[in-house]
Amino acid sequence: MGGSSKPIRLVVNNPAQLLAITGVYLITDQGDDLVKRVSIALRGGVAVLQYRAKDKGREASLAEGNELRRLCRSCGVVFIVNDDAQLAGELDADGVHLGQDDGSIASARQILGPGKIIGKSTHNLEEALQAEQEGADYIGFGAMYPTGSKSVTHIPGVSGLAAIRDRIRLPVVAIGGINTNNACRIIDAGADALAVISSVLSSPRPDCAVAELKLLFNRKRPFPRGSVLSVAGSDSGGGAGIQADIKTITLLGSYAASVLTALTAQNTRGVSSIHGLPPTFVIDQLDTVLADIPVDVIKTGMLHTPAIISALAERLGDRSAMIPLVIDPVMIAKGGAALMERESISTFRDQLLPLAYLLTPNVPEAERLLGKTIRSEEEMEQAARELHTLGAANILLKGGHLSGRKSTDILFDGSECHSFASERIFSNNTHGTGCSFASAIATFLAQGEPLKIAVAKAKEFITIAIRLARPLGKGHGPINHYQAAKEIQ
Ligand code: 3NM
Repeated sequence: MGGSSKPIRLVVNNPAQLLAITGVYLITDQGDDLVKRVSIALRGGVAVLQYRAKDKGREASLAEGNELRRLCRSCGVVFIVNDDAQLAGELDADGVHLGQDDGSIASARQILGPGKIIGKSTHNLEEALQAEQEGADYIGFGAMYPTGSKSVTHIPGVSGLAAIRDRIRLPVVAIGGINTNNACRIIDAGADALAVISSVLSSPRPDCAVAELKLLFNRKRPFPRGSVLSVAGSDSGGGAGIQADIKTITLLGSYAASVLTALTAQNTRGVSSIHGLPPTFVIDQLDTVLADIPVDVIKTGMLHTPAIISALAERLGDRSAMIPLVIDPVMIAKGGAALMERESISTFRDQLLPLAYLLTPNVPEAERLLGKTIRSEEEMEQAARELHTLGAANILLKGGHLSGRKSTDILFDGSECHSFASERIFSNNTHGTGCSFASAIATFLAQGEPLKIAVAKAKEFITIAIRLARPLGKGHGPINHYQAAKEIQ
């Protein structure tokens, strides 16, 4: 990985704030309702906002720029103005970004005074080295791909970035045609930040688009890589619930934290009793963990009562834009016990489900949520689309309960369906499959994999874990987390 081992240089010209140019670098577009769309995007975890006020007129730019600066300051986002050092000074921005034709770095420093950030657009090694020599704090480098947002004449691409990365000490901000599908390659080539316009601001969910891009940077971190918080019930038998979640997350290489919702007395044969925890204590656990531990993804399982579901929905509402939620709508245990009280289902559907980044129902759970039967892959696709209208950003409808040689899961991301098929394994030892699958997806997301790859890797993990399950107890034995994690490394 070119340059990824190098520490990112902090912007030393600004010692008071130690602002780092790293992560999602959002550039404004020319569309309507800009401040509103930007404020939604910032909730996803933008690190830097660049205000690009093309042809707006001085007064309008000052008014809009002031609003954007206030917004950025309120949530700790670095505020940079494009092209115009004078405007940056008048807006008291944190810095200015200069194109190749927008004047020298020295004159921008003179206008802005000390302690401000200056970035420079570059398209090749020569320009990048020159910007570094002239005292830039970071460079923009592009275009990575052709883009409709600007007519670009130079497209050095990802290989061009990889080629210059080790020669440049400054933070490198990659730009041009970047989206969640190609961003991994750009991060792997050594980009410290991703500058984006359309993939965030033209998205139906700008906050979600930012959160997805931001999480991809975790792929550079050492192991244990990323952290997952599981909110679920305890299975005293150890095969499912929070125990399965913690085993999955840990064995696959992330850090696991937990919030318990209920304690079950359970073994491979079934659940003998359930002791629900008070909602206030569930929330106390959640608040205490989140106040200290940087959680990348939250996974929920058995939530038990409407009161717990409501309390979680209220508490997670503000955070769900920044921390993706993988929600496994656990309703019934393998042995048939109801793990979600009947009256919980509507509370779940109306309050918590719309916060999901990913909802992972199996066929019986999807049937409950939609009030209809699902008998084939075609009906699964249709059901995934209908579930999406309930508000989750992505749906993974699991086909394990249908029949046929293949066990196929359908991922619907709001525009396309993707299918993930594996051999169908006939086994009695499938206790904990749903919990472990959702936890594995959450883990791979926390490790900086994009959703489709995270689902594919988790599917491979769970298929091996079922295939290698060894009988334990007299009922539904647990899957083999240990061996499966070793086999997919
Ligand atoms: N500068 P989008 S590409 C403003 O290559 C800008 O220097 C570029 O927009 C360069 O994320 C670009 O929509 C547009 O592709 C980036």
